[in-house]
Amino acid sequence: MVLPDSSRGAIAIQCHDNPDADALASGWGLFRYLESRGRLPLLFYGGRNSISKPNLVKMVYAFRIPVEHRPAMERFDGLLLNVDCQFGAGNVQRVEAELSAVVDHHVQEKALPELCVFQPGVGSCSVLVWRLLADAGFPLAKDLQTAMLYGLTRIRTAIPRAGIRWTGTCGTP
Ligand SMILES: [Mn+2]
Repeated sequence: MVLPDSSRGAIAIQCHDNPDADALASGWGLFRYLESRGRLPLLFYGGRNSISKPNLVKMVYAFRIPVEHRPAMERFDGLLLNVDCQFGAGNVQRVEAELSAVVDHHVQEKALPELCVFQPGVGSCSVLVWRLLADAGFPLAKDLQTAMLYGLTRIRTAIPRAGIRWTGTCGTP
């Protein structure tokens, strides 16, 4: 499991700038899991723009996703978990952190940290997070199921190709 259950420091989950439904659902899934483990992570995104697309505003409001816009954040004292993006990539605000982790499904842009789940052949990050949470034995509440389904259906290529091998660790399939 990429999530360091045992680490005691602060945890932040960062979605890419201009987050889409997949990034929000993925971040919220990890947030809920960590919350269930007694943690209270910060869920945020950077960049100039706050969420404004009506469907995303509604998604955040309807599910009460506790995501914050932190356009001025430059560093985080703790573990920074980049979700649906890669640390240092062009679509995500650079936030320096003590420790970095990545959960992503995009083509590799940057060197990946040791803590990562990276499956570029999978069509959506929600699928990766769903699998991570399933592997961790975390039951998905209905609202989270709905948000994650919405997240993955907003992506055209979301249906995983047949034959994708799930490794649960850093590496390409
Ligand atoms: Mn995305």
